[in-house]
Amino acid sequence: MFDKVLIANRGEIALRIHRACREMGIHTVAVHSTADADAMHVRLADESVCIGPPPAKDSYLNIPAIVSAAEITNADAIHPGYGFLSENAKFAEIVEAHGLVFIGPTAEHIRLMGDKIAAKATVRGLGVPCVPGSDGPVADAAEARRVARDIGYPVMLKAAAGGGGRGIKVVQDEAALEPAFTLASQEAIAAFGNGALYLEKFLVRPRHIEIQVLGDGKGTAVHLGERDCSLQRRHQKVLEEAPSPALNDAERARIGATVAKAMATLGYRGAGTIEFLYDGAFHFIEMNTRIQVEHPITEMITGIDLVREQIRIAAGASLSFGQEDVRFAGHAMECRINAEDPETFAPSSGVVTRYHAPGGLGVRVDSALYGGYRVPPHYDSLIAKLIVHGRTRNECIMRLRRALDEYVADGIRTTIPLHQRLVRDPDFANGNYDIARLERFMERAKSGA
Ligand code: MV4
Repeated sequence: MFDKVLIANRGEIALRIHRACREMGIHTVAVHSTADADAMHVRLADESVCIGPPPAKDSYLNIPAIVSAAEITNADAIHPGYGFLSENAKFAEIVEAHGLVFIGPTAEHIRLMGDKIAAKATVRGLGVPCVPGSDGPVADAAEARRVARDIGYPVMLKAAAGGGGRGIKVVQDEAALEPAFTLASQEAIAAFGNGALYLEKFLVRPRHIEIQVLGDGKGTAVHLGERDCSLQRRHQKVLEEAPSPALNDAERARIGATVAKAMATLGYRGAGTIEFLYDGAFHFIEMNTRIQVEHPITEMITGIDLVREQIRIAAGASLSFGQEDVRFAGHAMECRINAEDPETFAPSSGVVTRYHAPGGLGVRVDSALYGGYRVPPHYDSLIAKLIVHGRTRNECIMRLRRALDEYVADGIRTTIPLHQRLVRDPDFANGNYDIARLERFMERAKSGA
């Protein structure tokens, strides 16, 4: 096992990784920008290295500075967390070229899944159900027109190098196709340096359901069930739950087995998430090759420490359990609490003057906040994740309402009030929602209806 791990991230996920390391007897190295000298992840780590000025491109994305920090501290491995360099195949290669272990998948698998066309073709070939579409790039508007006629409108144009809501366009009819194609390919070249596009049937108001997997890189993979992440605003998840209120045990076992088998065949190593749109059937859209923000809800219903498993796998161990050992118990939800105005979503930075996190049975708070902490303006606005577990979905909701009402974070604006309203919405309480639900909920709140 590793003696020392460098954590190439900040905020709550840096803390999350530190905690897993500590419980495994592994020393930790924090890296930080000058804006994060007082951050909790720096305070808790055994050692810390300043890697640059506040802008992420000069610090948390600064590959030479991070690799140098690992070398001077004699770290064995680097955990990238989520965001920043976590899905950068070049970074994974450079880390390994320096004799360090990248805690994550192979650079080849990161690159494969980063190309959304190659990803879809690969998993489709492994028996994973996909959205009907072009099954490859569409070379020009004429080819797009032929495919669209075949599958029927509305369709969606997507950039091969996009993902997570970037580089996508809905096309309602044939008249709109050619201008959309031209614009989408120009935008994809400008944004990603790769203009390749593919085409899919546009699914109207599906749910977003994703499957967590772990592979050992030696041909064994398991699934840890699903997360329902349909409640999003502008492609940012707001509240996630596991299991999905839309699935039964048989459907879960079926899609889980399909995905685990595909990942085993690929020889996938580490934690991964297979994203689907669900409208009564599953349709693959993308795969994420990192630990995700919402991983704790899976941990709460399975009792499996996903970050610990990532580290064990990276150190060359086999999975510590098999599929038959994975038991789902109860229900979990996560509220993402952002330092933002709950009405306008404008970022809110400044000093947290008073801080009190909720507690009690079934309540977990993953956050790097503390009283007196200054939230810097340079980074993502996620400041805390409130994660709640209950034996039933209803118990989980009642506990979540209670925990949200206990939360105090004064001095900055937070999205806690938005969550307090959302968890009292009747459609949410009934599990009756899809990817369009949250934006309608907020429109109604704005108009006072
Ligand atoms: C879609 C879709 C409908 N049909 N693909 C947006 C993010 C990216 N991961 C995929 N996205 C979508 N792809 C087809 N063929 C609708 C969306 C989508 C969406 C997906 C999940 C959660 C929220 C969303 C909000 C708007 C659009």
